[in-house]
Amino acid sequence: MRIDVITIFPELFDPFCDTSLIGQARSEGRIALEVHDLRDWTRDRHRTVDDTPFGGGPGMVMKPEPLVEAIEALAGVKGERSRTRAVLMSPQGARFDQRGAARLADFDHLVLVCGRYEGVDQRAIELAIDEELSVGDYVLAGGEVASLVVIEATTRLVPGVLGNPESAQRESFEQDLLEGPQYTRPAVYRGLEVPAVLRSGHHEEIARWRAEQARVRTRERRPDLIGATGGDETS
Ligand code: JDQ
Repeated sequence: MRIDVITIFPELFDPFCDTSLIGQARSEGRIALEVHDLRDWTRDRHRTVDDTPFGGGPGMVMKPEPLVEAIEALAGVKGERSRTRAVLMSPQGARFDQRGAARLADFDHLVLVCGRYEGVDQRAIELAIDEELSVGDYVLAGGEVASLVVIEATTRLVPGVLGNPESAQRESFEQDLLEGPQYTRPAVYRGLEVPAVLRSGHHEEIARWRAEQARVRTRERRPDLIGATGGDETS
């Protein structure tokens, strides 16, 4: 999978993307990640990427020309893309979740566009963006952190990226349940014992216990994940 990022803060990405999961997948050649400075597509002396909003109001808006030219240079022309997706990070986007990550992981090429200021000229979105995604209902200062969320959640689903392919698969099967509690050694820590069932060696009982813990935890913490009624069912 190839991922191109368009941003006015390219230096923000290297420390994160050179480390851990993404860095390893990158050095193994499983993903090709390139971060591009939007200002490379400007033509004026000051490398201007923003301007004042029509209609007035506070702040600045990202002007369309550098954005559209950058996206077309990296993703091709909208409507002529099939295995490529141009994605804009935005509080106005559809919510990005585990299913969204799995869906994006099926593309060969993602172009992730990070806005700043108060947002992006609507014509750039219409002309060059395939979809807008939000990573949650809070307002970030720009799309960079949101794009890192998308990069990390998506690339770990690319075959061969995760060290242990079973764990990505398991989470996609159980994506509507929270994980239960997990334990490692020591068996007793500050007087707190690891539940006996986990040390019993009864694999069937362990699986049953874990499934029950997952159900209890989901009902208590995320009832919204259980059915359309909001989890108020008794069971
Ligand atoms: C941008 C801003 C005022 C947006 C500018 C570009 N989930 C999510 N939260 N916030 C974002 C995404 C996000 C993405 C891109 C962004 C925020 N801002 C800041 C300021 C109004 C709207």
